[in-house]
Amino acid sequence: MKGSIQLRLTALAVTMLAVTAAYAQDNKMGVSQPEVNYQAGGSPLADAPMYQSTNPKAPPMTQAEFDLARKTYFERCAGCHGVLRKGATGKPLTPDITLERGTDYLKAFIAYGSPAGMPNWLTSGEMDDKLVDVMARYIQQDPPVPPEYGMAQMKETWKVIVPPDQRPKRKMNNYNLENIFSTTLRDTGEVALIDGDTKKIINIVKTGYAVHISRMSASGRYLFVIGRDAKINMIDLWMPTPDNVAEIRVGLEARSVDTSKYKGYEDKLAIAGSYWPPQFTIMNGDTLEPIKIVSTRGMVVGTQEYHPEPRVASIVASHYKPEFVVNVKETGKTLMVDYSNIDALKMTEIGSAPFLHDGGWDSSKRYFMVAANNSNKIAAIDAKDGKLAGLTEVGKIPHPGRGANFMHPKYGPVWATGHLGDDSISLIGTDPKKHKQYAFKEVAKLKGPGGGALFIKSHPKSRHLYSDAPLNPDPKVSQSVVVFDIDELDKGYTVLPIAEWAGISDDGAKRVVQPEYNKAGDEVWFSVWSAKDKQSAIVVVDDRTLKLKAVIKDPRLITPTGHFNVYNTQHDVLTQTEGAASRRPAHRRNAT
Ligand code: DHE
Repeated sequence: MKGSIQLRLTALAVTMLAVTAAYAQDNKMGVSQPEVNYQAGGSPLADAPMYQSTNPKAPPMTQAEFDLARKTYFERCAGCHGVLRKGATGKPLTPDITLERGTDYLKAFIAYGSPAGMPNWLTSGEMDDKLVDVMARYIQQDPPVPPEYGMAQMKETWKVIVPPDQRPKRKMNNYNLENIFSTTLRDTGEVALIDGDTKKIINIVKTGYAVHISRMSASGRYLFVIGRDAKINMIDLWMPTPDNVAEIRVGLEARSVDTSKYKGYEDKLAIAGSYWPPQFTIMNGDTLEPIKIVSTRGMVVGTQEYHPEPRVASIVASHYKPEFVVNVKETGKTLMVDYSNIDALKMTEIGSAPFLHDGGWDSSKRYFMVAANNSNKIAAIDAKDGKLAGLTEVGKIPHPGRGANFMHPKYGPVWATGHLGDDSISLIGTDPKKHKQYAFKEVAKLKGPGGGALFIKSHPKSRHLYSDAPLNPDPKVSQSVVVFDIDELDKGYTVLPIAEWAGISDDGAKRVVQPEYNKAGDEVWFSVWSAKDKQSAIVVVDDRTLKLKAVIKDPRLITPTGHFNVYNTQHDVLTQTEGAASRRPAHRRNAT
């Protein structure tokens, strides 16, 4: 008995060594724990019907085992390994590789993880022996393919709830629309519209599942939100109580939506990018009627290899031309989509580096700064000349949200990003005219509290730079934010204990997510994000004094994550202008 245990342990140790060695060889990048947590958000494809081919070489599975494994794969694994298992942040898991490795190797790999970032699903208690075995056999089968999703499917889900001619002709409420916040209630499939002046909830609007972002139409009247399940809701802020006026599902999984902002095209068009199928859809801006679908399948920048599922990540509307800036993750390409003639659609393709993810404008709104998070780089896309202005090496796994701009005393205008994979905040010069030597170079690194940072923010009327770190494994860090004084960056940061200020007594995760200024730029809002069955809250900080100003608690505020101020989102207010120094808080002006 003792001997057989010894034998099993030795066999396991040998397998683990083989796993580690093979992994080290295959995966040059390595993945940090915060990134694994970040990617493992769950895909709505878990419930999608899929085509399945059979592979006679793969180990047998019952239908029930296959269904369980497929569901588990899309809930836990697809974010890193890809829908078709071609590899993304995680390794490729196609049968040509997995069949060669064999069931025992794969079981050890799934059970115990790897130093390169694969979670230890068995020893962490998230999977049992049986599920590990099922998963090891599943990834040797041909990957099931989710269905395509075209015009016919979109039209079936498209609903105009209030047609444009039956909508209000003028604003029918007394809300200060520009200071409304749209807050994602992630796990209830809703957004909360909160009055920024009174801090009262105006309405809880039903949306798709786990809304990812909110974006405003150019006029500031319509709010667009997109769920993880690719459902878009269009909310009319002019109604007596703002609510849905149109909806559509543009795919099976998605993250991004925006609307046309160029002069003459305000509110005319909307666009959404999907993860599955890999495509973007242009829609009518006041009804969401789908007009044009464009696939993003194609070749990867550099290697020029075909990628079957390049997901659409961030999308923004250009202020320079009638163009949408569409960032495609796996191919590392930005598509400048000219929407002036949709029947003869012109696109300029700008290659930079994989995987393009999130980003925001520089202070001139000419350069879109987008994180290539698998390459540890920031690409600066020149929206005026339609070319790559720079590709800057930064820290490990940059994650800016929309980033933050401010005027640096030495380097001129800079744009900042935090990182998921290390504790640095990179500052990149963005002015090729007056500060040419610093343009699109990493000019400085600030030290933040640790990795796991997601969002960073500043405002033209503030002299502060805020950074969260909700995915940091240390609760002290994930439950607070740090703030830098832009005029004294070398003094380091001040910690604001946001979750503590929320005064929540239960034991929720209380992760503090996403700084967002109010319209005036004198308050900063944070979500305190706990699980669905725990209390969450929104904490408002006075930007001048860095003291607690208000806590918004309500039983309806379940799992708040991102929040978007109407005015700041409408105008892409993320910039710090030269004049802002004179608007510094009085106590700071006197001090220098
Ligand atoms: Fe996000 C922005 C994708 C996980 C909250 N997120 C984005 C964007 C993309 C993206 C492509 C840029 C949209 C744009 O600007 O057009 N996010 C993904 C993922 O693929 C990922 C890694 C895993 C997943 O399964 O979704 C992921 N994101 C998260 C989270 O875990 C967060 C914290 C909570 C949640 O809702 O899932 C989260 N992402 C956000 C927020 C933004 C965002 C709040 C908007 C930031 C902004 O300031 O605009």
